[in-house]
Formats: sequence, structure tokens, C-alpha cells
Amino acid sequence: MASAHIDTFARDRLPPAEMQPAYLFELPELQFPDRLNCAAELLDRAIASGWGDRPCVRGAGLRWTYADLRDRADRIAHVLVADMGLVPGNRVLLRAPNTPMLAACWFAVMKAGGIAVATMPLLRAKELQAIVDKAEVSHALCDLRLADELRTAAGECPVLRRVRYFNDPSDAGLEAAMARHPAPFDTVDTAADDTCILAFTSGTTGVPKATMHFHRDVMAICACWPRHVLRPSPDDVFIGSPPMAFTFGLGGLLLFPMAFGASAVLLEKASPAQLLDGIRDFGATVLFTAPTSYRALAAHGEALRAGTLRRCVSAGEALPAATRALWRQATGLVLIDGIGATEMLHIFISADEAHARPGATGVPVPGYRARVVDAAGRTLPPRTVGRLAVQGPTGCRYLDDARQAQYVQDGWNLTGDAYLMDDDGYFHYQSRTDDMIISAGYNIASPEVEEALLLHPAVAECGVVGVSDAERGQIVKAFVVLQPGQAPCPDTARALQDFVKRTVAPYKYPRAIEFVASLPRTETGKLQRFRLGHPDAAAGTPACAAPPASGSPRNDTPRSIPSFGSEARKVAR
Ligand code: 3UK
Repeated sequence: MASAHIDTFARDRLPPAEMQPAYLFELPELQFPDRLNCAAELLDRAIASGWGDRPCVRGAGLRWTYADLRDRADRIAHVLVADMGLVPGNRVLLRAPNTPMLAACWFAVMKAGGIAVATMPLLRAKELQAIVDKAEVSHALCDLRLADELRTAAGECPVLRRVRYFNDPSDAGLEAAMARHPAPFDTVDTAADDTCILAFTSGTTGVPKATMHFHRDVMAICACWPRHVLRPSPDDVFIGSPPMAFTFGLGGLLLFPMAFGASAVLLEKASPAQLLDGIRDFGATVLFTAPTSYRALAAHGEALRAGTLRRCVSAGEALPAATRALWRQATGLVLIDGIGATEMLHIFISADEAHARPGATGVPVPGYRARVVDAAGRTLPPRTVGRLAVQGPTGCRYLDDARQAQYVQDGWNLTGDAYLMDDDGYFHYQSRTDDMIISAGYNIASPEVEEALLLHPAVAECGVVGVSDAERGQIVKAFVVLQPGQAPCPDTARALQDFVKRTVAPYKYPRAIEFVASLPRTETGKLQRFRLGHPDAAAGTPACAAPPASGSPRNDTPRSIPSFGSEARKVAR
């Protein structure tokens, strides 16, 4: 099928066919035509089918219908093409907090046949520069409030030639340019396999990895998890914390509501307190956020029970059984857990409220299949820990990157997670394959110790890592944030150690405990275990999801997995 891209940068840097995963298109809803543009599907078609006057995106003081959003996207697409010289296939950096205007910019790039490179608001110039270099970004649309770091980066990046700022009242701003162009814009007739987004992974070290996703992939994720697991109604109001630069947020707060005629509240800042206000002020019914945020929100169970919320989705990191129980107790709602990945674009294992099982992520989402394999790629029997391997309509394509051969093996996507499947086909998360602690020959999964600690009433948050130890190779060390009023003293540490010994196999207890004021997390809410105990892991410093300085103890080369299962299940001495 003929690409619409005049700039063939992305197509020229796709992994060769034999290094890509196998793709599954068995379901009737996954039969895509050769020509497909996701903006034509999600925006133009929505209006053609009569949703033009329905609410679509809301933000501080704004309430745009589907027709309003298309009007803005069409004008921005004209500015991109006529004023900024965009040709199909060019990369456009997007930089803004979650706002209706960011949504309009995203759709404008789709309509113009460009490739959107959305970036996390907290990124600094150095990190933006790495992204611009890797993706050879030529254009940028940026919220004026976030201009500084982009200006610094652009100064170092000659490829980035055309930048426009919005929320800019001046004559040079995007809004003024939009006013000079009439809608409508003729959406570019892209091929279904033209790349439309480059999503950078929240990887921890090294050169950032960009995953490539097609117009077809965007439509495929709408046809899988939301259609089969979330099943939203057109009257649902979505809200949540993940930035649109994180594909969890792009799907949950923009693509999925729009695929079902629903609407989304886009919050510029989404701390638990701000989420709580947003849910109340906008009457939100569907919440997307990370496990830690659910733990914090659970303190406001009464307000939430009295409100409009009816569906709650947790992703980004493992959902502890204690958090699931706490949320149910506080709000009466059952959490929908789902594991997704930037490489897979969105969620591929999940369970709805009726099928949720504490301690399990769920079963493969219709359209996907999953198995647990050993180091050689052979399927392991149920109840054995190994590497998670998945296939579906989407999959990993790293832009020009040798690490493709690590993520995709024999046509399967290896997510880097250690899982086991139970006898009923439910998948149970254990740890990242590189977060296994090996102490005196025993394999200990960090999250399991964290879960045990979280069951203790004195613990607000915790992170568990292995630290080197002359005698045992590694020992288990816990970093603990105490609940207000708890004393960070040796007696508390001992009480926590005894509690873990009584809760899980005693050999897993943390031999070292350090009390801290907060834990290092990415902008997407993931605990950064590799920063625990390192001087740069300053309490309270918001960390971004970009490559940190080199010299970090963890690298992207996956270790071969030690004999999972057998040893991990040994009885303690
Ligand atoms: C971990 C989970 C256990 C897991 C993501 C939903 O998180 C997303 O993408 P990332 O590329 O990270 C992927 C990795 O995060 N993880 C995510 N969800 C869960 N572990 N239970 C979960 N429910 O290690 C995975 O390999 O940042 C999540 C949708 C889109 C996404 N990109």
C-alpha cells in the first residue's frame, strides 16, 4: 500500500520485517482498510455520525464539543502546512500539560499526515534535545508556559526549525495564526501502516528508545481493551492523571472516550487533591490513574462514594492486593487493573470488575494472547514464574535501535516482566525481570515484599531493592515512608521486619530498613527502584521519565533470568 509520507524518515527506520513481532488481526473489529487516518476515524467520522454537538474535551474554563475540537484541529493543520511548511511524515514535537489545546494539536498533526512526538511537561532541555535528535524533529507546537526548556533545546538542535507557541496572546502566537485560516482541512489520506506517533519509553538509562505506532495501531487499541473490558457509555466523563505523552494517558484520556462518543476532562495538574476536585466539579465517571494515586485518594472514600465515579482503571505499575482492598473498602468500587506498555501502545492483560482477582492482573484482552516462557522461549507450565511474552494487533517497533532484538524474540514481545499464569489462565505479576533480588540463592521479587509492608498500618509507601552484601550476595532493603505520626525508630523497623516475616516466607524480610520522606517516582507514577539509596534520589524531587545521567547502576541490557520458580519457591532456612 502506498505511503502518504513524502518525508520517509520513519519508514526508512522501521525494524526489518523479520525483527518485528507477529501481528494478530483475527477479530472482526480488527479488519482495517489499506487507507486509514486515525483523525478521520475518531474526529471526522464522529461528526459525520451526528456527535458534533456532544461534549468532547473539557479543561479549565473550556468545554469543547466534537465540532469545536475539529474546528481547532483543522485550523492548526492549516498553520502546520501553510505557515510552517509541514509535509507528511515530518515529526512534530508537542509540549503542554493535558489541555484541550494539546488534544487539538495532536489531531492537527494526524490530519496533516505528520508524526506526533508528545513530550512529558517536566522534561528538561537536555532530555528534549535527546528526543529531537533521535526523532529528527523539525516542527514543534508548545504551550508558552513551557517555552524555556524548549528554547534552550532548540538552540542546540538545528533540525528543529519551526516552533509555534500557544496560550500566546501575541501576533506571532498559534492562536493568531489559527484565526487567519478557515476550517475545514482535508485530512491526509494516509496508509494504515504509516507511522503517526513516536512514543518515547520511560526507560531508565542510555539513549532513549522511540516506539513507532501506525494509524492502524491507534484504531486497534480502541477496538480491543476499551471495547471489551471498559465498555464505556457515551455519557461517561473520563478523568485522570497520566500525561498525554504517556500512551496510558493518550488512550485513556483522549482516544478511548472519543471512540465511544464520550468526553474527557483534561487536568493540567492531577495530584490526588486535584483529581478529587476535578471528579466533583466535572461529575467524572471513569478514572485513570496509578496505584499510588489510588492509595492516596482512598483517604477520601466518603466524598468519592457520594460522587459520580463508577469505573476506576489502574495501570503503570503493579496493583498491590492491599491497594485493591483499600479502594473497595473506601469507595465500594472494584479496580480494573491492566498491564500496558509503550511498546504495545496500551493495555493487553486486564480484567473488568466482575472478573478481577486480587493479586492477578487479569487475562489477555481480546485480540491479544500471552504466555509465560523460560530463558530459551519455551512455554512454561502453569504456576511457574518466567518471562511474559505477548502478541496482538500492536507490538514493538523501535526506531532504528538494536534493542529491538531484546524486546522481540521469535515474533513475541517480551515486556521485561516476570509473571506466572495460574490454572485458570490468570496472569500474576511478580516483578520486572531485573527487579529480582537474589539473596543467599533465593529469588525474591521486590513487589512481593512491598505488598507485605503495605499491609502494615504504619506504612504509607515503600520501595524494596537488593543491596550488595558480602555474605549473601544481596540483601533485601526497604525504603519506607511512614504514615503521619509514626516514629522512624529502630523499634518501628523491628516491628515491620517481624510483620513481613509473619506475612510472607520469612527469608524475604527486609534485613535493612531506611525511613525516608518520599520515594523517587517517574512523572508517570512509576517507582524508580534504581534510584533508591542513591544520593540523587532526593526526597520529594519530582523525577522525569527521561534518561537520567549515565552511570546509573541499572542498564537496559536484560540479564539472563536466574532459574525462576524452583529456587524462588524454596523454603527458607
Ligand atoms: C509495568 C505494570 C504490573 C510493566 C502503560 C498502560 O505502563 C505503561 O507503559 P510503560 O512503557 O511501562 C510498561 C511496564 O510497566 N506495568 C504497567 N502496568 C502494569 N506492571 N501491573 C500493571 N497493571 O513492567 C510494563 O512492562 O511506561 C500502561 C497503558 C499504556 C502504557 N504505556
